[in-house]
Amino acid sequence: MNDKKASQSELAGIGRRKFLNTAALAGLTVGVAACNDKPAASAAPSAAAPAAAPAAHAASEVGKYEVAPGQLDEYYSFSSGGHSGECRIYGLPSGRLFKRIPVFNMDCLVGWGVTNESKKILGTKPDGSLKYHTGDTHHIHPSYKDGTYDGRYMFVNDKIHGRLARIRMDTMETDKIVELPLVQGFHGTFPDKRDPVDPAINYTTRVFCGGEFAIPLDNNGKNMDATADYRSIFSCVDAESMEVRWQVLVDGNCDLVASSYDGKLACTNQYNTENGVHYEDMMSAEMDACLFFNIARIEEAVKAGKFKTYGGSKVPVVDGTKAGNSDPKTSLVCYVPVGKNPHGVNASPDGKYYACSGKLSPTATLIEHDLVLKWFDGDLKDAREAVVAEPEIGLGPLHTGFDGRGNAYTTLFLDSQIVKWNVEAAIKSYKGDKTAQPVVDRLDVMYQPGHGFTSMGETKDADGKYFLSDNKFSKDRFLPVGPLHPETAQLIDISGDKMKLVADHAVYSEPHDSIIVPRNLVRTRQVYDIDEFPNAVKDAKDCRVERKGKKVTVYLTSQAPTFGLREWTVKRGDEVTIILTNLDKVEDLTHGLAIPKYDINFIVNPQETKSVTFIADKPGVYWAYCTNFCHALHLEMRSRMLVEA
Ligand code: RUQ
Ligand code: CUA
Ligand code: CA
Repeated sequence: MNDKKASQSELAGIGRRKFLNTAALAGLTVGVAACNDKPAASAAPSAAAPAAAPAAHAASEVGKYEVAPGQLDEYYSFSSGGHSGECRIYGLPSGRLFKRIPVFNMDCLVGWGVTNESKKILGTKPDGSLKYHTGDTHHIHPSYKDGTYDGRYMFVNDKIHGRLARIRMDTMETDKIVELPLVQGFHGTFPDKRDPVDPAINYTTRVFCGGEFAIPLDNNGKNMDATADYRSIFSCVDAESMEVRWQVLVDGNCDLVASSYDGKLACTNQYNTENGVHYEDMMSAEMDACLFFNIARIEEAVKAGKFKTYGGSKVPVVDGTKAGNSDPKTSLVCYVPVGKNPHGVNASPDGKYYACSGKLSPTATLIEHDLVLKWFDGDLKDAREAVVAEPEIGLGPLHTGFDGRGNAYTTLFLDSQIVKWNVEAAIKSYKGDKTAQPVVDRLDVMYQPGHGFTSMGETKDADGKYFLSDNKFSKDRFLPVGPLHPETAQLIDISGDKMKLVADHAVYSEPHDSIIVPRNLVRTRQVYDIDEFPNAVKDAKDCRVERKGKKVTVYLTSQAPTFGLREWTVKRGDEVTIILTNLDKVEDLTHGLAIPKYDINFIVNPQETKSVTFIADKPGVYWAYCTNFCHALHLEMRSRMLVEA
């Protein structure tokens, strides 16, 4: 370690720490456990422990961040739900949970996975049953215009099955899902911010998707031992049609994804440069990489027919491997070497830099956008020259948020801290200025942060107000609720010189990534337009039962406190479709329809229409009832479905 680094390391309080090597990693899990200094109440029943640590600052100050009854939050926070497969909407600073948006999961509140409309979006097998029942949402990012959120869509990944979903921001409902071919473990995703060549397109038209797990490209069970031939793939999805436009074959793997402000580049950090199949192989190299994709060149290559297709997929796959890209001037991909097993790559709001954290190296690597473009022009000898800073910031650095005032905030998983570092100081220090001090503040969080993000920090309008730390463990922070603990989202005020922890919010497992958006950027509708639904039953007088052979359609309306039919009759063995339109126009007047023993449960919001289809295989009387409290006579709001034997 040279003098310059040593001095900064001392300032940063991490002088003894160097790159973690593979041997050290064998002890990683022990290290994680040791970081939680409170002993876990193991087999013994756990009572609420007395409040532990002294408050970081006066309680009166915490009150500043409370939202009084009847008051509205200043920000929305949109969050992925991890292995729940959903997304969530919170208010900040209150941390109140407003809504869970079903995406890849089933949800019997909304009827997601129950209604015909949602099944069509989720995808079905030939027999009409759902193709998948599971999902794993990690990263949620809205569409952009002019470098900031335009309030149209949010995009979220499904890591398990390699799917990308789109959520409409006016209704906060999932409207499209696409499954990426040739991809397993689809982890990072990010929309583009403008077109790389057409200046008129200053908004999102593409969504980039990083494939994490390398697999045989024709994954048919015939070539499973040829692990050196496993590949992972970077994909581009059209933001409107949600069809896969093109894919890029890469060496190593993709992890998180970021996009540039000028539309020219997308990037992904890579922790498995080694292309290993076992974890010790994945951390054998001292350096990994951050990959930059030249979007315009990739699209030219596709147009010119320089692609292949694999495994029955029709999507063009261009070659982004090092072997296929020896000349930077024609390269599609630039591999910038970064610290060992990085996790996370984030673009700074001024569009100049990308921070790619080490995870197994105590460093964040700062890469300059213009220098990557220079590499593509053939003006750099080595892609590593695009690196302009590499401050030592602490152990287990993962994700970085920016405040728009030149500071970066990185989560340190192993140190269980948020570290604030100054970008310009880090650049000066890297150039040899011994007086430059990149690390300016540290704050302990409880415990082990994964993602961290700032208010509007992924836009050019980063406002530097809040940082939210999504922690992976909560331990003693909340009342005990059995072996599965909630996670903690800790709200930190970053508006001053010192970070201030201002709230602990318990969150249901497991938010990975979120964004913080001022409320004025979100414009939702409270009532649907009945004409949006071609199958709407527009008048209670139109309620009826129509039969075509064994196919029966029940046309139904809801209007508090009645359904449009008091009873309807079908025959055993009929294929029954119920179409239900909610005729109520009043905001917040939602009805539900549940049918016992037929596994049907869904809601219809004001002026909305939904349908379900099922086989009437059980004769008898079935009370179809309203599930959503709508009226003083809500319990009386029910009809009989009569199934003749
Ligand atoms: S990951 S804790 Cu799935 Cu976003 Cu980094
Ligand atoms: Cu309608 Cu309750
Ligand atoms: Ca590695």
